[in-house]
Amino acid sequence: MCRNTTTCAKDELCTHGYTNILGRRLIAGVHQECESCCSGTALCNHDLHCDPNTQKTYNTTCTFREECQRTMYCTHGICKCDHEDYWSGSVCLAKKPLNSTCSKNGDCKIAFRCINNKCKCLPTEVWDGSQCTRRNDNIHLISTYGHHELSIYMERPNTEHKWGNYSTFNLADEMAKYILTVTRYTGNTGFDALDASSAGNANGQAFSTKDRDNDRSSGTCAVDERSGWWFNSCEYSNLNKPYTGYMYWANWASDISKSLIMIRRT
Ligand SMILES: [Ca+2]
Repeated sequence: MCRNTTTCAKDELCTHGYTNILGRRLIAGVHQECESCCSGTALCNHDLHCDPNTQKTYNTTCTFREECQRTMYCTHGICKCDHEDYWSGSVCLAKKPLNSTCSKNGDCKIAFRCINNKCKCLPTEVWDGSQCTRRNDNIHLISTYGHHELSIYMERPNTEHKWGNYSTFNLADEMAKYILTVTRYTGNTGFDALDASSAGNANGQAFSTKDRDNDRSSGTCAVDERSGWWFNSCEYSNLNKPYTGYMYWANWASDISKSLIMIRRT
């Protein structure tokens, strides 16, 4: 904000003298008049529309965006911030990234909650670099409460689809690095990719991520395959690959575009 007795930049917000008439500088310089979009008593809003009323504050009813103070929008009849922003108390600011200080959930980017005044994932989730994803703990807790079986549905872009079923499914806890246990494959994939008893076998393997190399390869399978999985050295199956890379089930398809991994208590 500058006044017309000081040097003002072009397009800078200014007042006309020491009144509350707002405008923008047409040109830079000293003693330049503000652009006169209003009469002597009205206020200019941020689009330089003239309105006899003071622009409205946060959470005030509105009809048009121009009625709301700068940085806000008129959303469902209320002056609000854009969904990518939060209200700081005076202006709308961009929602905060991971580990920023916050006072409420709405201060943080969509993926996060405000926990102990920090923008974080829920305790049952981990940040994978682009989103909060559920920890394997939940799957461990479910799978160890009684006996569970596993059913996997997979589909290729041409809609060809197959099933792989296992009569036992269990996931160990974090201390045991979420070791996968499956037994007795049935299905129509033509190959038991989870329990193939060789180098790509997932059964009995710990879960690996890009920062936790628990595989049996000299390299880091999770980095090479851009996903977390029960890697051996490295894989006969992978239903966690990025969508653009497609998912994989050995001896059947490496272009699986859809999968459902389901467990149920038996
Ligand atoms: Ca390794």
